[in-house]
Amino acid sequence: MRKILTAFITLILICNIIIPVHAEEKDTWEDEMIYFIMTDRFHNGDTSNDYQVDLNDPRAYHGGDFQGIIEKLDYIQEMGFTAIWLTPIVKNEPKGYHGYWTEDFYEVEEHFGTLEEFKTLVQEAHERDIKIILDLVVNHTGYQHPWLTDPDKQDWFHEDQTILDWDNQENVENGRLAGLPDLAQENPETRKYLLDMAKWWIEETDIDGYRLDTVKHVPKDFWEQFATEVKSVKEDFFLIGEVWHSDPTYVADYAKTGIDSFVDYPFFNEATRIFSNADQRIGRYMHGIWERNQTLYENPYILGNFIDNHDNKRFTRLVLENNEDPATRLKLALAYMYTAPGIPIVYYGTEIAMDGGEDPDNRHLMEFQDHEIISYISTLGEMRQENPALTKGDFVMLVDQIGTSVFSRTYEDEQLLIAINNTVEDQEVVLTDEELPTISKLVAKLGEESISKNEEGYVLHLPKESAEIYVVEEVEQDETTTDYTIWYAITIAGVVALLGIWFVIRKRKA
Ligand SMILES: [Ca+2]
Ligand SMILES: [Ca+2]
Repeated sequence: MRKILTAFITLILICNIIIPVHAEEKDTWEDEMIYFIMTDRFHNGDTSNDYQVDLNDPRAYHGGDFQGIIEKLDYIQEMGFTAIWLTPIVKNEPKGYHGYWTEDFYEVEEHFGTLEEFKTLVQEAHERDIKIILDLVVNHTGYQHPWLTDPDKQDWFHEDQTILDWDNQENVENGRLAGLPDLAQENPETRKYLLDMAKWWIEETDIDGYRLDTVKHVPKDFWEQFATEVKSVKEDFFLIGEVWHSDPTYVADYAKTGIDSFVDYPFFNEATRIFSNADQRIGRYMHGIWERNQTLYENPYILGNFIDNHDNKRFTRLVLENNEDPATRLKLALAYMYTAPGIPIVYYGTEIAMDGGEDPDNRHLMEFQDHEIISYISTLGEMRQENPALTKGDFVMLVDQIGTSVFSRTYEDEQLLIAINNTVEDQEVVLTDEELPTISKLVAKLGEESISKNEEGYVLHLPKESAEIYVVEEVEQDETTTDYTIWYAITIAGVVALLGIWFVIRKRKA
């Protein structure tokens, strides 16, 4: 009996220690932060594979490779990134430094390294809890793919016609994009080849997701089968598609195929317009995108937000065209991107405010150097990792003045406020007692404390062209103390009850 009693008391004490600790939640894709690398333009870690490298030719190989990425994994991790998206790594025809001109779907591009070196990169990334997302192209091959001259493969391609009418879906799907030979996914043989190939890379290399290129140029029924088959290979395998279109309903229609997420072009269009120029109104436009995404997507929290990519002028260039300061403007855009719902995707080079015009000027070789944006991104990354409200929370607009907005994000018992002053004047924003009860305390996480109270409520003092994230803390009661008080009370009650039972049993035996 004594043994049973001791066991009971021990059990209660163990429960007392374990239960108040918040159970660690499983990471889901909305918790990720993606760093996007064009392999050839990132870091040259192995000069033995530098065939026809010419740094003076923007359309030639520049020497970046898998070994270079492996050497920079710590750099990427220190900025807070949890996933890397790589441009296609399959063997390309000459001058296909970007990876989108496939010559062999099953071979690794020799400029980047070997299949074994790629597997090492995946392993090294996984050891750091970094996921690898590969860019995959199934719409077209390179201009000189061997199938083009293979008599048995003539029906693997659509007839040679240019995409002339971009509103005609049949033309968009079956025409040649930039003159590239267009694969016939409706041919069962071609389809099987592409599906087997996509599954093979996952089985062979243990990658964690695909960024799907040119989604709108391939029929939806192909993507349906693709999503089902590819996801059966690996649990939680992630599909993020590129549907390059400004109409959110057109993009969202592809979610029905089973593709999990999309790079959010409507977000990109508004964010680059608003944050590259002072005085632009933020709230109603940016929050409007969120409101619409909520109606269009089952899980809008996993859409990919971005302000830079390899197909558009860099954000820095837009800012310079507006005669503004890139670092100042980048901070505002990044602060919004990291605190709004959606997965932040940062294109290599943004962390040093890299400049660049249209393709290929937006693909310069990375320069590793100190920059204030690197530490800014690290701070934002930490905030996102430490505050689930920023990844899973609701997203409410509290204030929408010209150029200045305040948003609130709440998840369970955690609340954060995000304030952005997009104007060239210091601003004061009043939050009424209704918007934020004055019993709470605001703790600024990016800059200095600049909060006061007046008869209406809180006054946030926002310096010109600045962003601030506040953690809202309850002042009235300390919940941790409450938790422990309850658990100690339960423990004592349990011990008393058991002692009582023990005495009763002992008395009966006696
Ligand atoms: Ca190299
Ligand atoms: Ca096509």
